[in-house]
Amino acid sequence: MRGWMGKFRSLFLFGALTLLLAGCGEENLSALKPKGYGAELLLDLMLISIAIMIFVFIIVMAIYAFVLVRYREKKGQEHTIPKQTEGNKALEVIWTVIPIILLLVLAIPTVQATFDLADKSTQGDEGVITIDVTANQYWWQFTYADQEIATSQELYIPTGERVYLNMKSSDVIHSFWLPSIAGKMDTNPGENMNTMYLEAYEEGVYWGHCAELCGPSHSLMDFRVIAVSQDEYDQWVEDMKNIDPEAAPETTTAQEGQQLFNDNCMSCHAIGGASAGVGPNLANFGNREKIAGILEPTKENLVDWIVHPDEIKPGNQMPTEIVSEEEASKIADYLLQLQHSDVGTDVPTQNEDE
Ligand code: HEC
Ligand SMILES: [Cu+2]
Repeated sequence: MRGWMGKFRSLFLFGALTLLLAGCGEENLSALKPKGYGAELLLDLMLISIAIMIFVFIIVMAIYAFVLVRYREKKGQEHTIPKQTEGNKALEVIWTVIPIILLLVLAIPTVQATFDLADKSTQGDEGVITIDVTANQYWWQFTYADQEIATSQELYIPTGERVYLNMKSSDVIHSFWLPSIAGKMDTNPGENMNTMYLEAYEEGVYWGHCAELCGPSHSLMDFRVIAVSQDEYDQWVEDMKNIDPEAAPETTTAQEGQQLFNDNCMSCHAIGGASAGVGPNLANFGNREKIAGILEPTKENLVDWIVHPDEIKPGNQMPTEIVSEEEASKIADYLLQLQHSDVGTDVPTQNEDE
């Protein structure tokens, strides 16, 4: 048994690793398939360092193999010790200078990329968008101050433009991680604001995660960045600006839901406008890709969320059982018909991971 397992042990190991790694590389969630400027810069750095590592590895292994073969104990010379060399100038110069060169090859592009990623030279210029990002346990608020609109969990940007993000946190440290477009930036509580930029090459829905352990529901703190054409983006801004939070829905259950929502939920939630509430702005909620960043947008899921948000995201700030399931069902009818803009709804989401 042991022998059989032993023989195939490395095969098992490789098999398991292959399966594990096959889960990586989603197009809209992969640092290895960059779809934006920052991500491309970072991938280039990774490739340079990997190339240098492989080069060093091959040289070291070659010397190792050579020494193993050349200086093996041979029959007839069991107790002879080969000639010992000390202080060989040429050798010492070689193994000092080569690493210095390798470090320079690594350092120059790294420093360049660091400055490039921190560049803010066009922020504030005419037509350049800056979005305020606020991370909360466990959701994301995106405020477009100039346009006086706000969204949560879903960030709309025009494709091909550099868009700046001013980032902070309302509670603990979180991290905005958007691997396929831009990399990662911490969001800090207090005055310490961080800035990064996004520049998406292609239209698409890109996935982001919180990348700083921030509490029990940290792993559920997802967001999406929806890159659309400039025209569509302008249309979306227009649609979002024109939201009438009082607009009456068509069906009677949805109308009852609206009343229930206004009575029970408006203290924390807004619909439209740029208000930064205790809870997410639910503008355009009916066209969301996900509920609370993670659930499929079905009525059943929404009712579950409204009644028991704590069971879905433990430790989140929305109170549980504010309304009954029956009331929640009416509210769900109301929220799901909040379709203020259809921009972005046809943008393909590749490789759903569920
Ligand atoms: C005390 C404040 C508070 C009240 C009251 C409240 N919520 Fe929330 N709600 C929150 C917070 C905070 C979140 C974000 C939770 C998270 O994802 O971590 C949230 C999230 C949500 C979401 C998901 C939003 C998204 O962006 O996907 C929905 C839907 C929602 N609430 C509906 C309701 C409804 C309906 C009511 C009334 C029955 C209600 N909420 C009452 C604070 C509140
Ligand atoms: Cu987090």
